[in-house]
Amino acid sequence: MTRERRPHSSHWGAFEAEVEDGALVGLCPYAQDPAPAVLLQNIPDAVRHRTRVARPMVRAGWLDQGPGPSARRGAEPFVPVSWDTAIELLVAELRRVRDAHGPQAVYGGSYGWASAGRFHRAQGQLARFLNCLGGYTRSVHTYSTGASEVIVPHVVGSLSGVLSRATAWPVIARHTELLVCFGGMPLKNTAVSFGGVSRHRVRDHLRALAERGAEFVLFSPLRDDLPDFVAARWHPLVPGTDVAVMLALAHTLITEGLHDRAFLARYCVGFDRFERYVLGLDDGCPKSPEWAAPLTEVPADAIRHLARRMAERRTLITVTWSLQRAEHGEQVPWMAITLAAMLGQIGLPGGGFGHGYGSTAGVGAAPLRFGFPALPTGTNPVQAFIPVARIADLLLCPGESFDYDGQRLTYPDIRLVYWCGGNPFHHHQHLGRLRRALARPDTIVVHEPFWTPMARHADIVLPATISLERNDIGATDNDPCLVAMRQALPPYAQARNDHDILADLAAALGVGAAFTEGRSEMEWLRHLYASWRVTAAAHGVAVPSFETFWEAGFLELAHTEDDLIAFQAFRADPDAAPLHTPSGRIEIYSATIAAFEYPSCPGHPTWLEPTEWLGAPRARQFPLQLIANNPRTRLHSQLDVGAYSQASKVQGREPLRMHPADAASRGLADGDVARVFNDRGSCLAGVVLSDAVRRGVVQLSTGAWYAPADPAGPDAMCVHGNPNVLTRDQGTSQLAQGCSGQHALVEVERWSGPLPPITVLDPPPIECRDGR
Ligand code: PGD
Repeated sequence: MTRERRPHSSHWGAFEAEVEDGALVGLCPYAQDPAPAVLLQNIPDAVRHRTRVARPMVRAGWLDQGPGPSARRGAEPFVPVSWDTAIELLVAELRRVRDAHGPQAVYGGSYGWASAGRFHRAQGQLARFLNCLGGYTRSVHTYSTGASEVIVPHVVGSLSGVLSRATAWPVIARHTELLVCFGGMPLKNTAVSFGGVSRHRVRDHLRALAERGAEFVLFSPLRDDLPDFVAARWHPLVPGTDVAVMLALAHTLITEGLHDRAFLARYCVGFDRFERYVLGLDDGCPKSPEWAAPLTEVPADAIRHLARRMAERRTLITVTWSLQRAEHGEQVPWMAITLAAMLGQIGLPGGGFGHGYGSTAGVGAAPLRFGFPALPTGTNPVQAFIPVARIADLLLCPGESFDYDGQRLTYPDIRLVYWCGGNPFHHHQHLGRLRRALARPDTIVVHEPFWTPMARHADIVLPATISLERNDIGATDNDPCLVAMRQALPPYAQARNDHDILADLAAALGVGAAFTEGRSEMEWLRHLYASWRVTAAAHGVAVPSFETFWEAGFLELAHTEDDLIAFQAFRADPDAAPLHTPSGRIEIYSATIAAFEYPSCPGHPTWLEPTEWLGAPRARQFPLQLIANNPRTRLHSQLDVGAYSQASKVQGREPLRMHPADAASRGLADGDVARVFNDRGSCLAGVVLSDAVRRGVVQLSTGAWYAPADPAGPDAMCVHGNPNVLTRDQGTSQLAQGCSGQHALVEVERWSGPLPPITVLDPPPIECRDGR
């Protein structure tokens, strides 16, 4: 028996897999990581879990009746077929759709995080394959930062300038005196970043700041959105009212003459119009602390006092990504930037604003001076696209038009949906509506390692390997380590790499050479590494040969920008380093956006009442505000079957945190199972009492695999606790059309019926037929 360690990486960090005779026997976090993610504990049980997809499968109805719309998706058994049959069926269907309806009838937007690794990234592989075939309808933006991806470039020229080039943590740790954190900086999120980090450092940075005596102010309905050790002043505001608090802070700055007029004049445009709005000169409604207090439940005196302190100290205003994942989410980063501009500290060490410190490990991690290799995806000649969170509208409303960032777009008629590396039953809202939408196309194809709800709603399911079953290169731009992700395990059952599946399809469709360029997996890795080595050399950095890197496992690079100060060059000379906005300045008022005339996104930051908040008329019927945030025990829905995720469940259901007083008034006790419901759907969840949750709020994280009590009923109760049965499928605004899934109004009641089994932790019904 030989025990061996294989270097590897995941979205939640670098590690070494301990393998013995082809089996995973242990995991060792990367030795340099000061705070390895506990999420690693989900891996061992999951790798050979019974929910792995063992063979290619075809939905019985699709196999018998052929392609066509079907409300039976998710409710029918699957028939195992050989790889040859699966490829043959899929080649014929791809040909039929392309010839009869054109390439734009294929939706390949295929959103999702898939796995770490630069080459095997599932969406990149799929995009390359579909581009070889003539293109596809794509998606733009992400579920993470959909609103910000559109609004922030209008205001400061680019979002990557804010996220990838945020002021580095060491600068904040040295200089910031006051951190005003809207949404906090939840440590649970800093376990994760797209591509994975080799060192989880946010906890230590926050500790250093607290030890230096920096002051923290937290605006959030959840107290633990900042760790206890920073001793933050907690303002448990009404969810969704952050913009109202910020406007009232702005009002105090203006009325007390504390705003930096020189900065606003030199570096910004449009402050005069915004000032009229804040003072209520046109609408007769000054956005004063007294105006904000009843909306936000933050006392007027506290707002006024904070505004004065912000003007006195080196202040960093931070907003989490979750705050823009809500109706009118665009207003939050826009208003935060405006407030920071009023303080005049943008471009100074430790001052200004940040967006996503605490949303991922990557923000504030010092970037490398040059990027990493990635698989080229080719060119997509099809023009049609959707903002990613409009997937259900796309399928339900072909031919209808909609607003997006100053354009009027039309939904194409989609016949085939191809998904690799994502789980819309995790990431999308109003799952009953999504199920109706997924009944519309002729064919749904999914590559998945696991029987996720999306795989269960497909017609053709192709078993994909997990990253431990293949070779890859792990890296992310804000991290100094390149990881040789060496295959540690043989593929599970008949699982294959996405690349190999697509290479077979490409060959059968006559584009094999274009797709593979004649390279094997290892040849691709060598090729990508070689091209990156050239880039590194151009930056004066010598990196070892591929063989040396591959053998060593971890390649440490010292070339990071630990001293990065966001917007420093712009501050030094806004004429020499203008922003990529129409004015070259920070656009507090955007003439471009104003010209769109969108009621849901006017020309400057504005308080707009959301539909789903405690002040809405709906709250009389559904009086609790659900926070459907990202989970603590897994990444999204990934490895929900893993030990760490499963250990957090209550009677097998996803935990629902609520204030003891809200529970008591409903006759609920810790450990009970409750039904969470509104007029869109319902789910079962396990009650966890906590005074870290403000009254009137319940928190149910995303990621429990959707498990309908009745697989044939689109609106069936989810017995496992997926909050997206309750959330609203509505874009953030006409501007960005981003995901607004963070909030929903709900009611909660005791579940006293028999507990339904959670069938989603087993494979779906499988019907073996001979000769396939
Ligand atoms: P994951 O669970 O990561 O969720 O949504 P996303 O779809 O990314 O799904 C990834 C899937 O890829 C998993 O099923 C995994 O098994 C599969 N997979 C992993 N590796 C591979 C591979 O190599 N090949 C193939 N073929 N498959 C693979 C995340 C999205 O959800 C995001 S980013 C955010 S921030 C949103 N957050 C919220 C929220 O805050 N609130 C609500 N209500 N909803 C949200 N949805 C969003």
